[in-house]
Amino acid sequence: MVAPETGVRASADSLAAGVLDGNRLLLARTISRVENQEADAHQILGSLYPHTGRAHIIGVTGAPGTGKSTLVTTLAQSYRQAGLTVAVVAIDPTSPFTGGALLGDRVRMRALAGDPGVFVRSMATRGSLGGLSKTTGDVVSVLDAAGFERIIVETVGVGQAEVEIASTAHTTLVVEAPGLGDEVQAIKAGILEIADVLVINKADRPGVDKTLRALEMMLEIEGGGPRLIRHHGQLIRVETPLEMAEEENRWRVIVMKTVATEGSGVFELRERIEAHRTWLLESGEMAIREQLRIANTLENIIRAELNRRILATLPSHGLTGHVVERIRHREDNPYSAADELLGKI
Ligand SMILES: Nc1nc2c(ncn2[C@@H]2O[C@H](COP(=O)(O)OP(=O)(O)OP(=O)(O)O)[C@@H](O)[C@H]2O)c(=O)[nH]1
Ligand SMILES: [Mg+2]
Repeated sequence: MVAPETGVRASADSLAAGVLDGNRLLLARTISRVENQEADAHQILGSLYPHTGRAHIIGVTGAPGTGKSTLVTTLAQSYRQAGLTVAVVAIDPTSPFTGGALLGDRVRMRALAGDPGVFVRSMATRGSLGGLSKTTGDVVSVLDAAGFERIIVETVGVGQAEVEIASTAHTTLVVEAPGLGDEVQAIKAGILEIADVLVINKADRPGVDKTLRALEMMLEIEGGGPRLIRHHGQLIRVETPLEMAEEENRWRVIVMKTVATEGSGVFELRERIEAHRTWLLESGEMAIREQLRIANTLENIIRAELNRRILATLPSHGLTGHVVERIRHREDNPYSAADELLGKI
């Protein structure tokens, strides 16, 4: 979604300065420019980068309709009561255009409107999951540089890309709800491994104890062993200094119950997130996660840049069109044609 730009186009420098200055209009424009991957996006991001690294990034993921947006709104309000500034990034996988659920999120998050200590942004995925995690990371960096102390990223945990986004957070919440079928949703989607905190929202609904037991059983099976995270589609073991430490020094994933619509359990959830943050910092795990995040960022940038460069050097559409026609007539095949096109670079 492009914010209407009025007047002269702001320069990269003035946008970056505006972001650092707390100018909300320029912040919104900067995010649009980054989101649309415009030519000067990297210049802006580069000059903002020295000001990043202060925010605590909270990923919120879970099956559709578990109440993530409602919970994020209530959690943000709770952070405001604690005197911290909050930015929310809601990623909408369903809407390739600016409508539908995106508007729903807007309405839900209206409770946060008018507070200068809160910034809410919705992003459409535009069907390009490949670039999504880079763009999301970039938007989070802009918000970090803008000085927001907590950044909450909501994604629907159904696909690999969404899981990957959540796993680049410092603290990841996986949200479940009772009565969404017999199986616990997270198990099906394979996102339990990335949880630092498990939340059963809609705890006012029947079946909450059943869900609680199922999750606690899963956690027992996992046995609080070494933490696994998803990295490029593979589960990798995070080597931590804590592996040699005593059992009680490990982070324990616990299941918490919330009723987001009423706000109950949200204060405790906030405390748990903050406890996780403290643990990350004191255990040395924060540095490890930061390393992973940075490595991920680097790789994403390189991938996107390679993509862009290669596509730019490919023959013009007309020629590609000719190749496509040849393939359609079975005079060529896509495999050797791709080889040949790449060979021209
Ligand atoms: N009973 C009950 N309803 C809730 C609770 N939290 C959210 N809801 C309702 O559940 C519905 C879905 O909430 P959302 O916050 O949009 O859920 P979501 O997980 O963000 O949904 P998607 O983004 O579409 O995946 C809304 O009608 C909410 O009002 C809760 O704690 N209890
Ligand atoms: Mg939502």
